[in-house]
Amino acid sequence: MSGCAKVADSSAGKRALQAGEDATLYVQRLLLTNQSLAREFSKQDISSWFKPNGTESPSDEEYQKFAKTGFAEFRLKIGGLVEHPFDASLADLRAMPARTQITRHDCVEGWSCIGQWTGVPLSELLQRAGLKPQARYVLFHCFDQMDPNGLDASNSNYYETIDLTDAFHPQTLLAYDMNGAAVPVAHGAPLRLRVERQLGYKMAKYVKAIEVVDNFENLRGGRGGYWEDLGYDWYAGS
Ligand SMILES: Nc1nc2c(c(=O)[nH]1)N[C@H]1C(S)=C(S)[C@@H](COP(=O)(O)O)O[C@H]1N2
Ligand SMILES: [Mo]
Repeated sequence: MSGCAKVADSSAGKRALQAGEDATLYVQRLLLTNQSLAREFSKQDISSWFKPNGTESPSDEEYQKFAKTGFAEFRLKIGGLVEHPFDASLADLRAMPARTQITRHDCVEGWSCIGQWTGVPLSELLQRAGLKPQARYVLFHCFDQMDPNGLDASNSNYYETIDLTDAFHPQTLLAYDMNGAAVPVAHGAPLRLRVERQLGYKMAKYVKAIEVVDNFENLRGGRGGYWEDLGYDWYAGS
């Protein structure tokens, strides 16, 4: 029996050869090359005050209920175009490999703050889930409702999308700690996205679910994010 046939025959080999896991590995190899890092700072550079912006406390009932018990009952959902959808509690996420980085947050409105973020790299979650070959974007669903009189009256929650290059970037995290303590509600508790090479509005706060999609043309305003639907650029990087 050839080496390849042996691998394909073993149950571990079969698992490794599943289309979705192959797709994830392929995407990772492709995307992890030539990824420049956003500048990282030192502890002394951390801003004494970090401006909260946009929603500072979601009024959503389910969110309020989770907040009362320190989000102990909260489960992040990971699904869409993946082989193995799963749910994860904050304890599950804290048990996964973590990354800490001190970065500068730039808001399109013209202010910047430096903060330290700790969280699970989004690549970890996507690897675990296994991308299907059609996967192209990662969509973040948030708890906070924005303008109920906006483009889609049935759903005005904040949302964002990023491509797989940013999704697998080593500094792209779902952060659960800010400056060494649990992310405060004003800054997106219990989980907020960090996509360090882009502007603040890409960094969805109050993330409740992650959905892998092949496009976002038919979603909401069709431009891939709450602010994008109102005219901001989808790619908010330099
Ligand atoms: N869910 C959600 N995410 C959001 C926003 C928001 O209103 N709701 N505002 C965005 C904007 S414009 C910025 S600058 C940052 C602000 O993050 P901060 O409150 O931690 O400063 O969050 C971004 N993510
Ligand atoms: Mo912003």
